[in-house]
Amino acid sequence: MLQFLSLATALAAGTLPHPASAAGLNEAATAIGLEYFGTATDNPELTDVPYVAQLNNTADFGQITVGNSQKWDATEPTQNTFSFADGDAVVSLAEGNDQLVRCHTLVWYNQLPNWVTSGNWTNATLTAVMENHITKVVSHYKGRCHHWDVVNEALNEDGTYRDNIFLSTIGPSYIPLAFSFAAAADPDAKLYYNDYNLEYGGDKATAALDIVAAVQDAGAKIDGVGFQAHFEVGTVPDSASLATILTSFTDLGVEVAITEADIRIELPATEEALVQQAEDFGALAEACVGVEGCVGFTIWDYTDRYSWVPGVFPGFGAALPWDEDLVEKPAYDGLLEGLGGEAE
Ligand code: 9MR
Repeated sequence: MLQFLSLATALAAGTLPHPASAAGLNEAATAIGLEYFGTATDNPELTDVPYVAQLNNTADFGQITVGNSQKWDATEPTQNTFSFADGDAVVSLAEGNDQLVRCHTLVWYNQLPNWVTSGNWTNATLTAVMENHITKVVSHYKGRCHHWDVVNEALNEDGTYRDNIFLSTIGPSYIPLAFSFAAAADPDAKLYYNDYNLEYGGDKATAALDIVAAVQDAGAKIDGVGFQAHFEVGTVPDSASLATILTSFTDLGVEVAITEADIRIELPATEEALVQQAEDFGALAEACVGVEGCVGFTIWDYTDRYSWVPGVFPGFGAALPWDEDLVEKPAYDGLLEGLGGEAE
């Protein structure tokens, strides 16, 4: 901590030369004390050779998140028949580059196969199904997942539990149960609760704090909370406010990470919006850097070529630091500066 503080202070005061090695986002992130800067990716993109060349660039990316192929519909499409080929492809690519892997995700209301959502379950039978899923998937990847998103998006905006088959059949105890099943299968993976719109504080963030406490009170292991950080440009909280929210979580003894950052812009993106986006990304990075226990920063893919945003927010896009032609946008330099690096 002291070492980190003195480095950050010295960098801010300009009394240290910019680390010669900090040419990229991951290099800047690790130089200032984070574990990694990373990106999500997905299998269809892995045939795009220029895309993969940059994905492999460990100066920028020291960590990869598996964007879709470890979700329930991908890994257990029919009951107790598991399919790991696509997830394995992403994990192997990351391992080939010595990149950390964030595995995503075990229990989520979305991307569930029909056999789960329309099953006629009792508390006992669905608990057994969840235990089997978590045990098989986590065991398959044992030792290879730096982080696991164990439970994803379990909350509504008002802080109540989001309705899903697990809540309605098992009750809120499905959350601590999921964590205990994951911990049993891979004691070394860092186990996370992951959600969006926690970054402003308020009811949803308070409920997420309650989830951490509930898992801890149940005697199960929870190591971290992921702040997805899906934003619209100009709505990102300032770094001091976000740092305060992040700290309210680390005060409970868990780490935090920015896990899915993107900042969408109404199209066509103006120069002004791109500059604001750079500032916004910088503020997010600065908040993480300023909180002991904020371990890393991940963007939800790195290029506008493969962003989920235009498909879900019609008229919006341009949400990532590289454009559709894989060219760095101002957001790249914004991130680099937020990470204490030097933009060109
Ligand atoms: O990027 C993912 C996209 O390809 C899928 O269609 C979508 C389905 O819901 O999920 C996207 O990833 C989500 C992530 O798993 C959880 N947080 C929100 C992400 C963006 O929707």
